[in-house]
Amino acid sequence: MLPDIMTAVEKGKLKEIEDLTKKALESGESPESILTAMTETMGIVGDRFQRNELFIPEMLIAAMTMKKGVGVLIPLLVSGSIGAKGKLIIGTVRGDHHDIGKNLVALMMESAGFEVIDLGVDVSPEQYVEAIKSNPDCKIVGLSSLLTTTMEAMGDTIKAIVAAGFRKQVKIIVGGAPITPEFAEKIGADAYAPDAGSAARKAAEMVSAA
Ligand code: B1M
Repeated sequence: MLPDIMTAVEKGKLKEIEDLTKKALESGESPESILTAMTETMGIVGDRFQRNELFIPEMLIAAMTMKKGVGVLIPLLVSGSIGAKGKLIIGTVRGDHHDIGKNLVALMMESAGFEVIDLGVDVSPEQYVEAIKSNPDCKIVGLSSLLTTTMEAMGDTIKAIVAAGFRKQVKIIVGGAPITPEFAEKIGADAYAPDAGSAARKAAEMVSAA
């Protein structure tokens, strides 16, 4: 079943992905293993794009297919009491439109008990600052970036949060394919997480330690 799902995502089979995902669940695959298979496929799609074997429209349709499949998994992935750990603001930074990974992080954060305010994609430093201002009880801010060219916008966002006087109020967690722990430290983030599950664990730890 998983190979069928991987092929459907890679080839952008929008009409088939929901049925295939349901069938995989019925056959006993866990939601986590299906999600991992979909995520690995997006890596393959990215590699093929880099080798000029496929182009932006194909990459986009693969992403749309994964999103549709994830839609089937969402009710099974979210658990726990949403909001018990407090508010968390998340977004993909300025100039960056990738949102599948950020959405998964948001989902896992909800599962871990946070009330998530998702600012979407291409979020400017000013928009983050405004969101913190409007949510004075927000404890964590999450920044996602998938492009090397938008990593700088992460640093700019942290600088804007410092300049607005909110740095002590919020813990900042960063992640995304090009981000490393060293980069996170360099720009003054409190934490780095390589994937959605560890992002939720780190955010929960930071809140309990505060
Ligand atoms: Co784009 N893209 N893309 N893309 N895209 C990449 C990122 C790329 C690596 C592909 C490649 O060349 N191999 C490459 C970046 C190269 C680089 O910067 N060095 C690239 C490029 C170049 C581009 C464009 C510039 C292409 C162009 O126009 N010439 C363009 C940029 C547009 C823009 O943003 N301004 C572009 C556009 C697109 C699409 C719109 C077609 C589409 C995005 C659709 C969407 O998101 N709605 C797309 C896609 C799908 C990809 C790849 C193939 C897949 C990304 C993805 O969804 N992965 C990607 C290749 C790749 O990643 N290998 C690629 C699955 C997802 C579950 O994983 O997002 O990594 P990921 O999220 C993970 C972790 O990173 C982490 O947890 C997540 C879940 O476990 N994580 C966090 C993410 N955020 C976090 C935040 C945290 C903690 C962890 O704390 C807050």
